[in-house]
Amino acid sequence: MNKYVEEVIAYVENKYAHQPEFVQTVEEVFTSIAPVVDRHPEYEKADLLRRMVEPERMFRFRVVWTDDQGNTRTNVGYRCQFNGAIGPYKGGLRFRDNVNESLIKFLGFEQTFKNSLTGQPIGGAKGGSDFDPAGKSDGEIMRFCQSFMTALYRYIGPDIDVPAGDIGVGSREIGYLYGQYRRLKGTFENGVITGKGLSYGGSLIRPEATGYGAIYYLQEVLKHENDTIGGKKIAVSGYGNVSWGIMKKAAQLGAKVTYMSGSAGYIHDEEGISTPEKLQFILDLRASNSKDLKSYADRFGCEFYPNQTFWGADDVDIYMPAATQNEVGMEEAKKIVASGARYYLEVSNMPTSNKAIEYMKSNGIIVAPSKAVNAGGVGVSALEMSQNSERLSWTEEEVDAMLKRMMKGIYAKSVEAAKRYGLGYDLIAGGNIAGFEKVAEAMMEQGLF
Ligand code: 2IT
Repeated sequence: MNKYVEEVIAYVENKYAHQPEFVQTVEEVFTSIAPVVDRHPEYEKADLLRRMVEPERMFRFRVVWTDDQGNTRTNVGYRCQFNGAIGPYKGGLRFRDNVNESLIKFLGFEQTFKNSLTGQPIGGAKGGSDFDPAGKSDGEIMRFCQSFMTALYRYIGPDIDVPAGDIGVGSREIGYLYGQYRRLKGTFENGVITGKGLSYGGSLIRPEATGYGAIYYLQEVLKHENDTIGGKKIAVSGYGNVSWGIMKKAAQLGAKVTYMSGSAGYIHDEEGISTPEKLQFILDLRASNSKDLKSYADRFGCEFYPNQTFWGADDVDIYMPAATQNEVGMEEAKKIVASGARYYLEVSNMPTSNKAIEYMKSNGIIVAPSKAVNAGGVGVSALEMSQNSERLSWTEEEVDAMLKRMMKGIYAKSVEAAKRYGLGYDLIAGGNIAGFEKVAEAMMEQGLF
């Protein structure tokens, strides 16, 4: 491998050993882009890679709120403005008890290359808090969001940094966050945040965009194999907004999601989670903050398997991990390979260990990386920003067509980049290279900082 790339990876492994998720993503991306650095010796002179692994700015702040019993509660908030070379910082906010600096940094790093891949002018960012909305009342969530935004509002803006949702942050939280921003600033700058409700500048198709985009990308992968989506059985981990979008689009196209999992087990629904009634049930389950997937099995007469995972089930064509990071390690990868499934498309950010990816690839599974597959979400967020800045709204058909074009573009760019570097059909290397190239070029042209 390229000497300079090796040197920077070793530097990150050593300096950030206490941030394992961040180290993992740097290893994955920089291993892929080593051939690009071979062709561009000027990158080493500009120390481009060591600059790329340091966020332009990252801060943490105190968030204090009052719970329903009148107790004072204290959480930590974060925002990492990782890279602004190609546009205003852009990326979601995650509210979950396991949020820490390593998670936010890895997500911000990934976001930088993902956002570049969309072709939209957006830089990379991520933020969040160790606050967990599960089990909290509406009032508690509102007070937390107001306090969070009070700490953050001076550092964001429609041309500065544009947050959005992620795990634990949906339209309800976005509403409270934007309301507090407007109250503090005294301006209607709704381009400051995306994933908004339709009544105050949200975009049609944004709630569905990540899941729909993943399926559009999948269709490109299938086309390459002279295969089609009709009749395919899909296993999806997670049952959040992203999984819901996948189920909905898969059903429209004649495929079905037959497995779905939560943290306490999984369900197997042979008929597919396809009817409007079932899809609505998923939404309601989500909104109720319930982690009880068994209720789905009871309601629709299928099986719930407590405390088990479905990796390796032998009646699955396509695996789509869509819950969170590090879902699939070597043990799961071995089961997936043994099951005979052909396709593994990452949807959540970094769901797979680097070793597991290598193992699946070398055993003939077609693996696609999350930063390409899930990019439709942030891509449509960028379309929401465009609509806000022009004070107009596009129709569902218009946004959906743009999303589809974006996903086809991401797929094509990835295939082309891997081919250009003699790497064959490699969606992971290609996605990393294509995302990296634009950010690298913009940084090189903007001088040293
Ligand atoms: O991981 C992601 O791309 C997101 N959570 C969406 C970010 C966004 O700005 O819409």
